[in-house]
Amino acid sequence: MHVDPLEKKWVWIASIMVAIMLGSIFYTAFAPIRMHPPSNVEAIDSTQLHLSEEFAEDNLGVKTNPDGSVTVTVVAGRYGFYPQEIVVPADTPVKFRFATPDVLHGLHVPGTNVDTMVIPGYVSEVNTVINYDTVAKVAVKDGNGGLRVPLYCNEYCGLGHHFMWSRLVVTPKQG
Ligand SMILES: [Cu+2]
Repeated sequence: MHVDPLEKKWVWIASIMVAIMLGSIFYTAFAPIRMHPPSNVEAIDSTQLHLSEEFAEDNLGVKTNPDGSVTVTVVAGRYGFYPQEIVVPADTPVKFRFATPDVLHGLHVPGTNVDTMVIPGYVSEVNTVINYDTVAKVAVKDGNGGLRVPLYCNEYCGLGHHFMWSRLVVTPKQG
C-alpha cells in the first residue's frame, strides 16, 4: 500500500499528540499527588463523619459565635445538602465548613462568592460576607425580608446530581 510521505509525517505527528495527551491523563490519575480543596488542607475521615463531633447530624447547621460571626456546618452527600435549609444573616462574617461522606461534590451559591469543591477526606472551608443587595438581584424574597437562593452541586456526582440542591435564606443584618 502506498502512503504519501507527507501523510505519513502527519500520522506520526497526530499519534505523538494523542500519546502526550493520554500520557498526561494517566500521569495525573496515578502519580502520587493527591487532590485537595484549594481553601485549606484539613483532613477528615469521610467514612466516620456521623461519629465526628462537628459533622454529626445533630450538630449540623448554623451557629453564632461570641463575636457575632456565624459558622455553618454542612454535609454534602448524594444527593442533597444537610441541613436542607440554612438561614444566615447578610453583611456578617460567615464561615462555611463542608464535608462529604461519599464522592466528590461541588457547591455554588448564586449571588455570592461561595463556590468550592467538596472532596472526600477533606473539610472545605469558605469564609465570606454575603452582601444583601447583591444576593437580592438573583434571589426570591420570602416576604419577611429574607432572600431565598439555591445552594447547589456543580460537580457531576451521580444519577441524582441534578436534584442535589438546598436552600440558603439570607436575612437582613440585625440592628
Ligand atoms: Cu452533584
